[in-house]
Amino acid sequence: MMINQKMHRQTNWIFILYLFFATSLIASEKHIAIGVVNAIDNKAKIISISHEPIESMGMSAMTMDFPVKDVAMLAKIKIGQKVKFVLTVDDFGYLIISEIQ
Ligand SMILES: [Cu+2]
Repeated sequence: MMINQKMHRQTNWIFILYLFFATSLIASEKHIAIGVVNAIDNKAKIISISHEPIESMGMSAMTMDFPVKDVAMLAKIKIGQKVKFVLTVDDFGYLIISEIQ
């Protein structure tokens, strides 16, 4: 009985470790993209971009809204501007812009 419990606990540990590494792998995923800014919503921390195809994601050209990591990143961005940006998957699995220039 005791041995059985011990093994069970060990299995849980391995599973937790596995989850941790799997999550950090997904979180470190990055995609570089280029597009033109259509709209900026500072309050909602969202930027609308008509982006070129993003090969690394298998995504074709389209217009879409992206949440940004930090609203301060949008301070120098203007509507109509061509931007290069980095897409990252955040801790919750959402696609966000982590860098923009
Ligand atoms: Cu898209």
